[in-house]
This record gives sequence, C-alpha cells and structure tokens, in this order.
Amino acid sequence: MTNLMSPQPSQPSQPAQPAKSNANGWAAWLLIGLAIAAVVVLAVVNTTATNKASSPAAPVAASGDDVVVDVTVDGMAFVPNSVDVPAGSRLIVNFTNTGDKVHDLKIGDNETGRIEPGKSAQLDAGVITEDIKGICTIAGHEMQGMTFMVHATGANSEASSGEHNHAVAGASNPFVTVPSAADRTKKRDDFQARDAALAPSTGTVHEETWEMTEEVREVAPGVKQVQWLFNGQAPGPTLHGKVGDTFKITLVNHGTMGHSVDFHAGEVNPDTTMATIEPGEELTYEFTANRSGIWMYHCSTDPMSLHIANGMMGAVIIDPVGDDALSDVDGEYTFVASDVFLGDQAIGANPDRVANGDFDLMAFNGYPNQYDLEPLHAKVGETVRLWVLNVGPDQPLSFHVVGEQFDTVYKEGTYLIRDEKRTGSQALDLLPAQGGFVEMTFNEPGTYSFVNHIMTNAEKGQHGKIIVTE
Ligand SMILES: [Cu+2]
Repeated sequence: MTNLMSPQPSQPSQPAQPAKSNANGWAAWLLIGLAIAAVVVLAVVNTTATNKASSPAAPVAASGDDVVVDVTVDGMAFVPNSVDVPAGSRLIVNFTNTGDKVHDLKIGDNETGRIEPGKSAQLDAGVITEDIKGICTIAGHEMQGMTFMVHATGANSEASSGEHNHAVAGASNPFVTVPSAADRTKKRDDFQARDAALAPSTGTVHEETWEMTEEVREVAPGVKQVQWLFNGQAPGPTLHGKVGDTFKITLVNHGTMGHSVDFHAGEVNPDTTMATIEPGEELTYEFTANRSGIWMYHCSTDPMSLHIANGMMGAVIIDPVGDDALSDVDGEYTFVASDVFLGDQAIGANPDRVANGDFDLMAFNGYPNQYDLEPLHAKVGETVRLWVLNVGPDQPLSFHVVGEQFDTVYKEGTYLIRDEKRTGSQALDLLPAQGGFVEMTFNEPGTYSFVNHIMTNAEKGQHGKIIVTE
C-alpha cells in the first residue's frame, strides 16, 4: 500500500489556489479506487496461495520431526557437504571443526559463530521448507568450497538450485558445475597426474606420427567433456631435441573437422606447412630447430582460441649446444600453463565462453591442481630446472615457487640472471606463447608450492606442490 499512496510528494510545496481542493478531491477518489483494486488483487493472490496449499507440493508445515546430522571439516570443505531433510523437519547440525583453521557454519539466518579447530557447536537450522545453502562466512572460504547444501525432500523446490556433490564456487557456467578448490584438491585413488618430468633428448631426427582426434576426457574432477587432441593428449606430446635437430611430424586427422599445427620451434612457410587438413587427410610438417628455447605449438585452424582451449597445444624444448649447453641438474620438468574452459560434455569448451575469454579454471599440463593431488619430489641440496610455457589462449602467467628464489632465469632467448649467488628472481612472467625456465636449489625440507602468482588464477587451479625431503 505504501507504493500506492506515494504519488503525491509535491503537495506540501504547492501554492494554495482554488483548483487545488478539486484536484485533491479527485486524487482522494483515485486513491480510494486504487486501494479497492489493491484489496481485490491481494484477495486473488491469497486465493491462489490457498489453492496451491491444497496441492501436495508446498508450502510445507512443520512436521515436528528433527533431523540431526554430524558435520566435520576436511581442508576447505564440509563433510558431508550436503544433507537431505524431509520438508517440514527441523535440522539440527552437530558441527565439529576438524580442520586446522577457524570456521563457522551459517544456514539461512542461523549460525554457529566462529569455531576454533577441535571445538564443536550445535546449530539449530530451524524448520526446513525449501532447499537452502549453508556456508562458512569467513572471507574466501565459501569461494574455496565451504558450502553445505540442505535439500528439502518432498518440497516443491524446483526453483532452487544446488548440486549434491559439487560445491558451487561462485561460478556461473550454465553448462556445468565448476568444481571448487575443495573438490579439486580432494584426495582420490583413481587419479594419475601427467608426468611432468622432461624425457631426455635422443637422436638428431625426430620422426613421429600424431593422430588428431576428438574424444571425451576428464578435464577436472567430476567434469568430462570433448577435447581435441594431438596424439590423445592435452597438451600434446612434449618434443625434446637440440639445436640443429630435424623434426618430421606427420599429422593424421581422425576428427570431424579441419585441424592443423603451427610449431613455433621452426621457421616454415605458413601457407603450405600450417595448412588445415580435413578429416581423413594427413600432412607431414618438417622443420629444423635452429634456435634453442621452449616453443609453443598449437592447432592454427580458426578460431584458434577454441582449438587451443580444447587442448590442441603443446611444447617443443630445444636444448642449446656447445658453449651454451645447459648445466646438469637433478631434476628437469615441464609445465604448460593453460586456461580451462568448460562446456557441454558433447561439445567441449563452450565456444561463446572461449570467444569472450570467460575461462572457468586454470591448469598446469592440462588439469587443474593435478600436482596438488600428486606432488613432485626432490631432496635437500638438489637443483631443479622447471621449463614453463604459457599457451593461454588468453591469461598471463607469473610463475613463482613459494619459499624459493630462482638463481637462474631464462626467458624468450636470453638469461635474465644466471647462477647468481647474491641476487635472484621471484617470478617468471610469461604472456601466451612465451616460455623459459627457472632453476633453484632446495636448502630445507618442506612443501614448496609452485603457482601462478596472479593469485586468482592460482586459486582456479594453477597451483601444485614439490615435496622436498632430507
Ligand atoms: Cu584444431
């Protein structure tokens, strides 16, 4: 009614004049008319609501039953992270913070308050009549996966959303529930990370045949979608040679669309060598590696962003020779950094989202957080060389290792620093299609994270671990 009464704000400032009383009288009758109309409308709404109540769906009356659930914490997730409650029942949560940080649990308007690690609290979440989301209210914790979905069973809850198994991490991809950081770092037995170790270079002529296929693959925990692949892998195979070597890569297109390849490691005529080949066709791409470094390759069929986003990219590492040869190290690894776009399982990366640069997750070697699930290992005193290539298609990379300083950094054909004792580097910055390597020596045991120091991209999955032991 407040809104109906409001269209006369200027009256007090109106000058007195004969017409005013007539106008006021007219306005008063208008308001009475509107008020009557409003009462009629409200009555209709009430009738509708009453009619709805007589159907089995909703609203829900309190049943007097209690549902009691024990909830704990694992990392940045509630365990369990959802509960089914018969609509009309009261939900009681016995919350124990088994994590190592302070957390709370808020469901609707009811909350536990801050709970220290090891402490417990009971939360009366009230009578559950519809699906409702619980969260940890501490800044950033919901985003990292601390959500708790309460599903009202038997209620008319079609309008509410929420997945049983995957926390929604503030993501808004309409095609898929984007796995949260908690989902992505949850221990699992069925996962094998891509081996990041750089295989040694052998021979001077590198001859390979790569099948190009389009296949459904797991691209993140709980998410499978079509990927476009060089030889069944995304990224494609890492090629490793040395200056002067020849590469002969025969591509066979077993896909449903045209594909191609562009090896940045060689200098060739793009018109012919990088030509798109149609399904069933093949092409041999030959180049000589005249210059050292880590070089991107990718499908160069338009839209390239989409072909790259679907997995058609990879690295060629060319070692320098002679006086420029690299020193021996204890471990040598390759990380290809990429943006991850999700979409319909049967289609793959959503083309509109790729066109808009609307990425969902970030990855090293094609799979978000895979080296959190299966860390690399090193010993105290060992020196490692990490080759890093950013294939984008869009996002920049600021490669950093938490707890370490690089004494050697090589980027795009030149050493920024080399074997330094008194100075060092903290991050290697790489735009898409740029690469290099960093070297460091571990002085103490510990868990050293390697990250994109563009922190929100680390939090989207460009994060892994190196465990250093004595
Ligand atoms: Cu392609």
